[in-house]
Amino acid sequence: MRFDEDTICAIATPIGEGGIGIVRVSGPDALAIANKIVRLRSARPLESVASHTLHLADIVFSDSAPTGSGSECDGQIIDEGLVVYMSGARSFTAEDVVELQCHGSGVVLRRICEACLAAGARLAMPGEFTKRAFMNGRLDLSQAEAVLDTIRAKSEAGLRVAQRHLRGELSQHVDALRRRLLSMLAQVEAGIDFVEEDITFIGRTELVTSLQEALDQIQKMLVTAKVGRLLRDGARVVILGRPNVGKSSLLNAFLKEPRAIVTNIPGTTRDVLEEQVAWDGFRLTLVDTAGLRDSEDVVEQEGIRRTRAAASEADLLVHVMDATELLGQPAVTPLREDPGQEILVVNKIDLIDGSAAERLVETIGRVTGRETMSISVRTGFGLERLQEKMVSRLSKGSAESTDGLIVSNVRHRSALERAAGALSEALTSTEVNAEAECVAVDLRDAADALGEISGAITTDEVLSKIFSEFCIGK
Ligand SMILES: Nc1nc2c(ncn2[C@@H]2O[C@H](COP(=O)(O)OP(=O)(O)OP(=O)(O)O)[C@@H](O)[C@H]2O)c(=O)[nH]1
Ligand SMILES: [Mg+2]
Repeated sequence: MRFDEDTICAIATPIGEGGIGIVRVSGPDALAIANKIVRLRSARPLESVASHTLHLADIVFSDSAPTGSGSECDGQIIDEGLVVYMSGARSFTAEDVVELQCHGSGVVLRRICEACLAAGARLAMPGEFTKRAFMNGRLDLSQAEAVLDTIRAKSEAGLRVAQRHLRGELSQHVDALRRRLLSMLAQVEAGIDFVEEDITFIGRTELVTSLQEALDQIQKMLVTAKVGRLLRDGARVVILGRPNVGKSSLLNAFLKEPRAIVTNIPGTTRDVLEEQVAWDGFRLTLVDTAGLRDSEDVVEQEGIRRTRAAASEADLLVHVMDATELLGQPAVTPLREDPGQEILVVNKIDLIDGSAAERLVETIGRVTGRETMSISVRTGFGLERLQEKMVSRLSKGSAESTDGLIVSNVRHRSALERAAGALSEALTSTEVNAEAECVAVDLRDAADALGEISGAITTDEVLSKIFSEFCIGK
């Protein structure tokens, strides 16, 4: 059943000047509407052209919507362009679609859109084309989300994840798991129905094994969620340390431009500065901060407060220190509990003797249990190695998991977490010989949570939320 009977139109390309721009029309009247505003140069009526073929045409604004063959309509020519009709059998929305490709001018595109509206179309809502594709069964929900992830991909790695989801690999995996849960549920429920006759359809031990297997699979997917988020949204790397150690110099070196002010006065940086870089297909936001120290200065105090706030949101801390300061007292307090989230960096290594530097780095590493590296922003020593280390820290786990599926979407992660929660409940109930009904309820919850990922189980509220994030025209 069609979820909507009206025909929608929208500008599908970004606003602004461009080589070409596209207006999309989709719905049962797409052809009839386009017919009113398109005059093919071949003088053929649009209805007569083969699906998925391009045709040169004048696109006109017809004030008096003509009846009969639109190809003969009068009206003011808006632009010339290429028109393609895609029949519902093979279109993105699974409805009849006409795309009008013209010159990429905001004026032209708006005018064409107005012409479509005058001819009977309605302006599409954000994501409505993709929503129709979902409603008409062309895509499942996780694939529809992958369309958005593709449009928004910030890095090649993020794009690769989105593309795998778009091809439906995630849903296939999750659906297979859901079918297994449903079949377990059927057996548990059958056991409930026949309890009087003392027939068991599935043994407790067998059920425990199956539940445990399913739970393991979900947990494996959840492990990929962290790296999935980094691939999708990029990672935040916060550079911090005491004043004057060379934090801003390091940021500038990474950016290859003098973005932050560098002076030999401690307390130069007062504010949090951030810039983005793409390293090895990864998107990183590098954040420079105010040096940490006790200060009476109100402005500096606020800067330090912001530094701490930035640090708490970091995926990775680059904790910079000054080699000359450390020589006297190599006391270093790590800032993060998790050693994986902090790299200790001894800067200004050019100012101390080579063997002293080696000993210093070794001592700090041993005492703190944190990976410690020496660099000199001044000479460039160690910068490349630091950069490689940062990327490998952030992508840890992705090398092995890129071959498997990566969960990159918060909604998917939360559904998987709920499924895992319900499954562990089911597992506990089974192990303690609880009523089969209890097991059944949890199994049902787990299967439903998995069903939310592909949209087999969904609510209007969830759908509106997902599609409202799309742009108009997609
Ligand atoms: N010799 C030497 N000097 C450096 C190196 N890196 C930075 N400096 C100098 O150290 C001083 C402080 O550098 P900044 O980058 O401003 O230090 P910061 O950590 O951002 O300082 P605040 O913003 O005050 O917290 C400047 O004079 C830099 O030129 C280095 O590798 N070797
Ligand atoms: Mg600074």
